[in-house]
Amino acid sequence: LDAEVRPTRRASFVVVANRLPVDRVEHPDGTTTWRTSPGGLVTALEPVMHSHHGAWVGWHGAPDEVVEPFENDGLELVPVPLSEAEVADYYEGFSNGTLWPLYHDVVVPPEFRREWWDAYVRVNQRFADRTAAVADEGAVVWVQDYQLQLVPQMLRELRPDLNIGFFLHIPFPPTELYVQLPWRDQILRGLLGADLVGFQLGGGAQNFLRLVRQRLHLETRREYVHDADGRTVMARAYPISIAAASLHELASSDATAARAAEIRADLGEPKVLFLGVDRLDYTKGLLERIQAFGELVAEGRIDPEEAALVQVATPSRERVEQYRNLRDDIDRLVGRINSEVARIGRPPITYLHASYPREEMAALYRAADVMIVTPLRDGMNLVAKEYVACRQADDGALVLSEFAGAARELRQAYLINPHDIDGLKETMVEAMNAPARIKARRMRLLRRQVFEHDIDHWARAFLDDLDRVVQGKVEWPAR
Ligand code: GDG
Repeated sequence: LDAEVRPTRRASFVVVANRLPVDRVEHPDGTTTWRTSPGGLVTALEPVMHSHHGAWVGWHGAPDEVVEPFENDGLELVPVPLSEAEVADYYEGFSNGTLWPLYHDVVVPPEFRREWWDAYVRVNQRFADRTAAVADEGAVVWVQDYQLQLVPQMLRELRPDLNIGFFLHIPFPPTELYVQLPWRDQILRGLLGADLVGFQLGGGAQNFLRLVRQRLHLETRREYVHDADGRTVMARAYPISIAAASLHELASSDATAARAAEIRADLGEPKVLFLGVDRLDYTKGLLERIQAFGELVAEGRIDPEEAALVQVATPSRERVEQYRNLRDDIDRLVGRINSEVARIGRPPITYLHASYPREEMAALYRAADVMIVTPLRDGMNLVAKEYVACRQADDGALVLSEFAGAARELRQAYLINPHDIDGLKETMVEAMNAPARIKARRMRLLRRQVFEHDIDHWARAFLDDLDRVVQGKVEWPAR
């Protein structure tokens, strides 16, 4: 798996992420093609990718299989092979069994296993090697997320000529939690290999800078670090967003309008439609939200003849034990609430453990009166922004956890603490019953925020800063 690769060409802009932005399509005649998987990041970077002859380095999704680099839709794709054991140890193990819970406020206990760490180091090195092979002299390389935190340093050792950015999509935890990690210093050094380290929120950047001072004894001033070689590294917040205009356009189509109306009709024309959309993940506060809705129904404060909850829970990380357990817990809770209503007819909760096309998501967002987003901890949460972007007028209400990064920007949402079930219930009722004029005032401001700070704005802010840092335009600030 570590054999040298030969890209079809070199690129001056390279994205490195755990997954390639394509899925394989197998045809009946035995041939295979690749279809671009529509993620926000791919869409956002498309213009930059195409104008810079971009390349993308990432796993292609099939264990134990080596795929040669290939050109697809104008992009050079460089697959990184992973063995079955590496998927278990690097991806499901260290990334999702150690880092994910540790970085999300240890909402479940992280597991620290040395063989997982060893696989993480080995796989990060493989990503760095492949990136070094495809990046042109002086290229910009943008490394994404918690699975690849060692890549910046490994890459700098191989290719000091490169300009390296790193962006963390999940929270960077408080120092008291981070220091539990047996490999805490290695990861800090890994990140410092970048010229710019980006976080969702200022707090994450602050946590990182404090750790760099405390643990590595490096000098920091404001958002800058002087590394051991005298290089300046910048750490700053870039709240990620969505392609707001194009999602709005999809939501505005006649087809979406018709589908939204059909959804409401299928639900028996509820007066109030509550909606939740999440990956099935223990950070998302699914149990708290369903519990709150169930109690409101049981107490008669929500009439199931008049209100309905649709919860989409997209299957995720199904081979990790905590995810399987969570799925069982949700099944049980939803079953209990629906059965306790004890009447013939539609159940109050429509629970969908499935994944849907974008068009269907847009129709759901458009149909919903109250969007409920209740993570216990979330780097940003794009679902909250997507709901806002799909509004056709200043209507609807967003109930949003203060522990989602998005709460920093979406101040006009109905903010809640998901651990406080009573508070959550009160706010759900308030949002459901709020006068149109109040909802309009809030939604107008939310919409402005989301449309003015879209994904292009995010990518531009990051890449402009990276350029300034590497051009030396960023001065080491005076004391
Ligand atoms: C991580 C961070 C941060 C969901 N179900 C379906 C579907 N989705 C789409 C949503 C949304 C995306 O998946 C989920 O994004 P989130 O931001 O809500 O959450 P994570 O997956 O945890 O993402 C997060 C993000 O990275 C970006 O930096 O905001 O904090 O945890 O776009 O619409 N899309 C389709 N069908 C589904 O069934 N098509």
